[in-house]
Amino acid sequence: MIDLKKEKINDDWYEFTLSNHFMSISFLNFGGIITKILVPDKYGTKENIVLCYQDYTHYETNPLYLGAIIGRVAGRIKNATIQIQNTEYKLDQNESCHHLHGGKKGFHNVLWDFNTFQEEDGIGVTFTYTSPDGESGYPGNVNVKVTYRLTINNEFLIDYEATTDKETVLTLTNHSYFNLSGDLKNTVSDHEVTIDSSRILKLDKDLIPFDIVEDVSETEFDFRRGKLLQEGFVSHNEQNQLVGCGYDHYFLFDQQTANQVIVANNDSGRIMKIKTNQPGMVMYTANGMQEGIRLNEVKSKKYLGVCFETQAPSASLWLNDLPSITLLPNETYKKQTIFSFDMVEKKK
Ligand code: G6D
Repeated sequence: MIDLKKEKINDDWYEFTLSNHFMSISFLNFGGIITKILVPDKYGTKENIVLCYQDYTHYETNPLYLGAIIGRVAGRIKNATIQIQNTEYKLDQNESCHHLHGGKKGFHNVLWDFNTFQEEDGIGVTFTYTSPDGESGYPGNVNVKVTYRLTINNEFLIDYEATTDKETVLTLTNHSYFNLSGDLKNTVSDHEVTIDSSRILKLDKDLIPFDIVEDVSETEFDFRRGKLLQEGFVSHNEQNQLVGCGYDHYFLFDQQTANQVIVANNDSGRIMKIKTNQPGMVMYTANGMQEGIRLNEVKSKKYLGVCFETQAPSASLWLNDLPSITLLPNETYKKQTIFSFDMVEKKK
């Protein structure tokens, strides 16, 4: 069984829900915002595992970037300035003097055109958007396509494609906050995360990467053998404390393994695996989450979710030896991230 439903939310917004026998995913054409992912726990109880607002009008501003497609460039750009072929471009300064997540006209708050589709073993929606030359200060007319697909094998695939008519910069991601406890009954402190990464980017006081940590061994950033997120919440490591006692760092993946990231929550029995052809990701543990915003199940608070923002690093604009985010007119940006869901143990 696989199914797609479309519900009108307001004059311009629709909410799509993709379902199979095991799980369902709901999202909007506005910002490509994922509003719910319902997955059963080890007893078979289906619960929501992503943060979403109870009042959808909050998505119009969405200071937390909940669930949204992020672009043109995910992450921070130092001093909101890029240099392309000896031309300097000033971008939106939407976080003090820096640029965050594509700026005020970022992809998280634009209306995407959509087409639904059904395949033999999957169903989904393709979103398209044309970002005009100069939007948020970026050069080039950029055509973007983002496809959300649910398969009969409980995989949620996000495919990103983009082309440009002028050299520009681009790195896209999705900014969902995951919480495998189900209906936000706990924080993510007890989530065990495994990341195939031995290198991270070190941040300054403005959360701008300024150096590469070449070996995270014996630190709170070594997730290669699995680690509870709690460890970073109580750590005395200067990098954990700098970001508000947690994680908000770019992890460079060591290789294209089967799954670069595995997240397990023993209480619920839920497991989420992430496989991507991106070179790394930002893991953000909602250290700076505003308290008291009405979400679907509870009010927002610190550590209520964790983001796995797969992307190439914007820091490649000012640091050497990092994967580039440049997009040339004769290239197609083609990236994929697969979130798959399973159980720690199947109840008889
Ligand atoms: C904070 O530093 C974090 C970002 O990584 C995150 O994307 C944002 O909150 C929502 O600024």
